Amino acid sequence: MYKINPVKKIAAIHDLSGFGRASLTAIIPILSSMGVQVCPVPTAILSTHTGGFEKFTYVDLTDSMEAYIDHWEELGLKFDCIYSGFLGSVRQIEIVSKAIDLFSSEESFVVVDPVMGDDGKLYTTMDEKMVVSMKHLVRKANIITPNFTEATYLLGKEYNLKINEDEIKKWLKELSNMGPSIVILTSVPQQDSNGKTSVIAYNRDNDVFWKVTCTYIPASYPGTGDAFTSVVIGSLLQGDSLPIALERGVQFITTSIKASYGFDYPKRNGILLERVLDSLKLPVMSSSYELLE
Ligand code: PXL
Repeated sequence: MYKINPVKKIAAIHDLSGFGRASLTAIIPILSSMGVQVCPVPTAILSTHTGGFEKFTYVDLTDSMEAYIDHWEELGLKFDCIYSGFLGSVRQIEIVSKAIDLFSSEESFVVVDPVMGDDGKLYTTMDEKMVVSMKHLVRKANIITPNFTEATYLLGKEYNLKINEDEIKKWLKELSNMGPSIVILTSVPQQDSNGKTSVIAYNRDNDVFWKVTCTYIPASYPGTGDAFTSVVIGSLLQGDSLPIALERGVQFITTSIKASYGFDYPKRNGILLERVLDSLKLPVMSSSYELLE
């Protein structure tokens, strides 16, 4: 019998950082605004995210995560998407791997954002052992969304901002060979234009590359990676194509930064998400994505 799925649901395995609009405090409002039910699996509770605050409190929830997902297993829950991001330890990565086995089905897709670093460096909470575990975890994903720095760690490549597009395409195929059929690479340096970056994606199923170039704004706000991936996931769950999902993700981040940049406040507080959430309800009016030959 035809069964209607009135609201799609996603298991979001991320930390809860009370202040700063990263991880769950960005993911939940974005996906809710896009009509998706977010069911969080909190990995840790922090008073703030770690980007730019001198101190923060940290409660690790690794020990409670297994019982938490075991209960969900007893309930027979399955999700349309399983989405993991910032993880605090090798054991947490292993638990995410188990959650993927328990909660995915033929109809669902798994998104691993291999949050590990930025600007050529690992975050202070990361180490080489976690990089090795993350390489294992990406094998289980259908979609991964590394930034340029994370791609260098996953592939063991040198961080070189002078990379050309042909080389990037090779990297994307190599990343896809690790398991995921879709690789979405963010913060890709652009050779031809000052400071601009782009998002380049590869879909192994049809052997196609897509590119969306980002408007350059001289500011970076923590949490925008989580916001970008959430919009892309929400868009795919709404039935959009991959290039439209990428376009919506990039447009949302650009709109958010433009809505925030004119105000004078610390970047570490994050983008003014609440001022732009309603834009997620609008249809895409114009697109600039390119198909790369
Ligand atoms: O947005 C990624 C992220 C998630 N969670 C925590 C973080 C960060 C980035 O700094 O610190 C705790």
